[in-house]
Amino acid sequence: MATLRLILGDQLSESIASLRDLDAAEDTVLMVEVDAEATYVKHHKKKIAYLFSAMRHFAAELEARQIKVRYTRVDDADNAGSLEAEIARALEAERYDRLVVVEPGEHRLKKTMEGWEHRLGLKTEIRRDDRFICTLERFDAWADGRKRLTMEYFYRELRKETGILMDGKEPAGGQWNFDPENRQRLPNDVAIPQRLRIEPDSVTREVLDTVAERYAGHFGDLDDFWFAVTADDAEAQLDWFIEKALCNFGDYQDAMREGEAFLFHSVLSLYMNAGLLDPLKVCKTAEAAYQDGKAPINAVEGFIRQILGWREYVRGIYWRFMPEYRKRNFLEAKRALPDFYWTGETKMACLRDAVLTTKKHAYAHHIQRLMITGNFALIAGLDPDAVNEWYMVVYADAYEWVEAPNTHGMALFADGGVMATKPYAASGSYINKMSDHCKGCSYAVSKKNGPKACPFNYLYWNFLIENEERLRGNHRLAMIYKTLERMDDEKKVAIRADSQRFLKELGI
Ligand code: FAD
Ligand code: DLZ
Repeated sequence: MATLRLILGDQLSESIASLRDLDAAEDTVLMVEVDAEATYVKHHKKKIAYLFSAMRHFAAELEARQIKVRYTRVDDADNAGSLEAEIARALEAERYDRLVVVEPGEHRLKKTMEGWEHRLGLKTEIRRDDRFICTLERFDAWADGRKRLTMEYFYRELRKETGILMDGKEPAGGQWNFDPENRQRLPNDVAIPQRLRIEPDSVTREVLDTVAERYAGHFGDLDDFWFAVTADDAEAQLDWFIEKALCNFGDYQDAMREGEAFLFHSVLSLYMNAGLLDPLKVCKTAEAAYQDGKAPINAVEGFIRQILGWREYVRGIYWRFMPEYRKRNFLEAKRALPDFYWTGETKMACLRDAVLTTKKHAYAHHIQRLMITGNFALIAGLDPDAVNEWYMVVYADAYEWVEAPNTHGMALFADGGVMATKPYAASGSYINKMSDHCKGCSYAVSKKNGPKACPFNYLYWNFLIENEERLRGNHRLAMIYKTLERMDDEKKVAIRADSQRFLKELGI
């Protein structure tokens, strides 16, 4: 049976289910670079370059194994522009008995895919994506009937089921979670390791030229491209992380330092999300580093929890609650996204650093995403649709299955508390505690009101005032609402006035 096997840009795994029963004599693998996928949100230039180059390398690896590949480049003259139109073109060129594909990571494409059999007139088999540690059925079985979907309990079950970081029935190191140890400020004298750079080869250089020309209007810088674009180089990045950064990952996981984009983070999400690295293998490699005494338990457990816990959990949440999930706007937030999210032109040092890092690298680490850009969006009451779109555009690792629960749920509380028990709202003092941004900022973190005060300080209280009706019943906010209750009216008026002035100056 001649089978056409479509591989999407984030399905670059040798073990992908759509290749499993491939008959090299009969079958063709289809890979297509299309404007529709590059522009449904205007992805960061570096993300497009990374994926197109990784796709070209993956296709070449398949061809080296004598597998027939039909590959359309984005600038091919007869490129039909979308996945569906490119499949149709492949069907005009050759006869196939069926199309085999693995389900995508985004709801919008899943809906389109489900119509292919009918619209293309070809038997279409959509296979499960089994590159995750937990199946969606397993997640639902865990979630069914629970009042709260607390990540920690899901994570503990996966620890037991996989045996990762387990001493028999007990957690390695005697505790499930070492988070309380992982919130240290980064001392000035701790040096940050130099990243492993993969220099662009001729394939990547050609892609960079195409992207520079074709997607010139997209956000982000293209120069200084050092991402891996093959599974071997992604593995080299994993090895680098284990050797040079993992040991400090735990202690400084929540820290920020001006001008330092990566600190001790792994920068592996873009590889796992596109299929160049297997998440289970990443967890096991980190576990082996603990067993070999190369990294302490708080670092290794903290790192593994992000992947075995959070990564698997957010995928389960996404598919359980979509499409209704993204329509929620629990806080009825509606302000427009300020221009500085694109330009970095703001006097707030922490936001400027997070946006400029993002523009340069298509990367920011978790605390910058959650507690700087995300926290500002939350307390300024920005429209969730605009904020979600921004996060989808700007990061090389962004796919809706992982972006939406993190942004819509964790950062914005727009899901009303599926992901988080309370909003991750914080004032300037949190940022000052975890970073060195405030000392060089035009605003004073010590000032609570007035034009010189850190905007996070008054916006934080303004957020609680604006959302009092919706949030007062949240028992985790009881103390903070008690403090608000005790606040004198004059102070509240100043908070409201400062917030209104500041948001007006931003034009939102
Ligand atoms: P590390 O800090 O080294 O962590 C190790 C790995 O754990 C990551 O590579 C990632 O695979 C996983 N991980 C860590 N935190 C999370 C999390 N909260 N959810 C899922 N996986 C996690 N991650 C994405 O992969 N794509 C996104 O589009 C994305 N959008 C986000 C939006 C917001 C508002 C927030 C707060 C977080 C978002 N994250 C997203 C999660 C997290 O910030 C990134 O995975 C992480 O910063 C990637 O950098 P790293 O590889 O250096 O991670
Ligand atoms: C993100 C992306 C981009 C920029 N370009 C392509 C492409 O040209 N061809 C392709 O097959 N996939 C691309 N992707 C990845 C898809 O958007 C991704 O598979 C879906 O969003 C589902 O996760």
